[in-house]
Amino acid sequence: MTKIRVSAFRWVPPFAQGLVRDLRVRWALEEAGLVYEERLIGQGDQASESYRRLQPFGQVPTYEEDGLVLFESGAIVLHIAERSDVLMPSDPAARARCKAWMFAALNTIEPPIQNVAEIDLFCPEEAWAKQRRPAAVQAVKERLEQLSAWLGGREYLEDHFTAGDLLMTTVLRILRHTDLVAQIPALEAYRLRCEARPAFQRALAAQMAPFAAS
Ligand SMILES: N[C@@H](CCC(=O)N[C@@H](CS)C(=O)NCC(=O)O)C(=O)O
Repeated sequence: MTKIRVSAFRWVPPFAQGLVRDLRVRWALEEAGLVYEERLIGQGDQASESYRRLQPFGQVPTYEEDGLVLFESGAIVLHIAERSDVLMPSDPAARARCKAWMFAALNTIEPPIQNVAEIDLFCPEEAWAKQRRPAAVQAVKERLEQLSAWLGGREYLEDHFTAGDLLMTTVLRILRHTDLVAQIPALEAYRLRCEARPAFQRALAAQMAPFAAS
């Protein structure tokens, strides 16, 4: 039987707990019904030669399966989704749409959100950050409004839940220290709908477990 192993941090500070990007991979594996084990690492391991062979930048997550080593959470989720009807429909056009949403989550929505998170979590008191924040928040608001307009009355980005919704939800979660998502009720309801999935709940619990133990 194939053995899948996903790297994750043994411990991170509370502001990052529940946000670390192995969550995306754990969630995808749970949705796909694939069993995995963890490769828990500490900060000291990130720069080791052996870990850099798995992840050139020393980040989590990594994914190992039968000699295949992958890095980048989006690429890993795509790899898992391609073999799961839950995460990616079988119709070729619908698969292409699903991939478009995966890229949109990581390439259009995540960068402005990450900007705000980095200002708020890492340098809130810096003068440059105070100057930069209003425009950074405005950029996020515009994207969130556009995303909400697309959703309209629908439950998911396309007809059914896909890996696009999975990635989008993990991206929206990065704003949890703000009320930017909650200010848009349809978007907040979408996030909560996706997070209510049992697979998400299992993935989150699995990420949190080592933190409690450390
Ligand atoms: N684009 C990468 C980003 C991975 C990433 O930023 N991982 C963070 C944890 S969420 C990390 O390992 N940070 C430590 C570092 O960059 O040194 C992915 O999606 O896998």
